[in-house]
Amino acid sequence: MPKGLKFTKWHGCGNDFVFFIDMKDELAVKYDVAKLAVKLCDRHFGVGADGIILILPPRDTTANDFRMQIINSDGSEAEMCGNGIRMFAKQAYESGLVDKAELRIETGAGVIVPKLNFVNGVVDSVTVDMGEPILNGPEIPVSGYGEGEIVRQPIVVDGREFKMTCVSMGNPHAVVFMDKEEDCDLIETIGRSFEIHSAFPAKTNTHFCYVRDNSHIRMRVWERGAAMTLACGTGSCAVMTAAVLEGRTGRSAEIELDGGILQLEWREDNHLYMTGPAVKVFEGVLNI
Ligand code: ZDP
Repeated sequence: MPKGLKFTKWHGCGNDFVFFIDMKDELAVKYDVAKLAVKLCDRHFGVGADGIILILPPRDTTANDFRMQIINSDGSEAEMCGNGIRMFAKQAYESGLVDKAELRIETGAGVIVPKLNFVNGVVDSVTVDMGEPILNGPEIPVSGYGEGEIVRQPIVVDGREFKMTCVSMGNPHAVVFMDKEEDCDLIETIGRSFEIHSAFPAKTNTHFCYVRDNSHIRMRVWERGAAMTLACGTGSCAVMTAAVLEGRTGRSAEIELDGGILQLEWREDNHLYMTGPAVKVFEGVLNI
């Protein structure tokens, strides 16, 4: 194990990650990063986090600035992380790896473009162009629902029927709107059964939501590979998309998660824009 390795610990709305600046791309050569994620994410025997993120050099050095790799707390790898990419951009800037406010970062969901927002010369929030949502069932992937959009379609989980809308932001999401706000708490007990349901060949992240008004949504998250988390950036994009597709809100909304608030907008160019905080908690040196 990487005794002596430097890391930083960040969170965005309480969705927390251990970061490694790995510009020589050597961590995955030296270590089994899946095992490393499981060990470090443990909240009793490790650092404690929802996942680990590596800051890597880009494959296309002329067009892009970095590459991001994210591994969930169970050791599985995700294509993208919307909260993590805000922390990634702020850290890259503050640690002097780059000197510009808009970055191009290669991810498993393509090139994602975060932009730093400054207040009095220091980085405040980060706005991310999260790209276009993928709505075609087989591409999300969702099986058994045919080609095309899956909007308010029935699914039976643990013997109960729900109406879901499915969206990929590079990673898969199922969104369920509840009639009562307190019903969102059901995600705590049923989230795992959604995650591993046979309709989702790559498993799924799941969000139980409640629309408060045309521009305010409450959302609770069960993440694929990480169980309940306090926030999900890609998930908030999926929820914004689903709310518009179901005719429940306008194209921009404030989304309240367990750990904070994200601002979302699905612009006419079909891209999702997400704005939210990124907070460095501490840095350290591994001793395990
Ligand atoms: O798709 C997955 O396996 C997620 N667990 C990846 C992490 C997503 C995240 N919550 C986000 O903010 O997009 C970190």
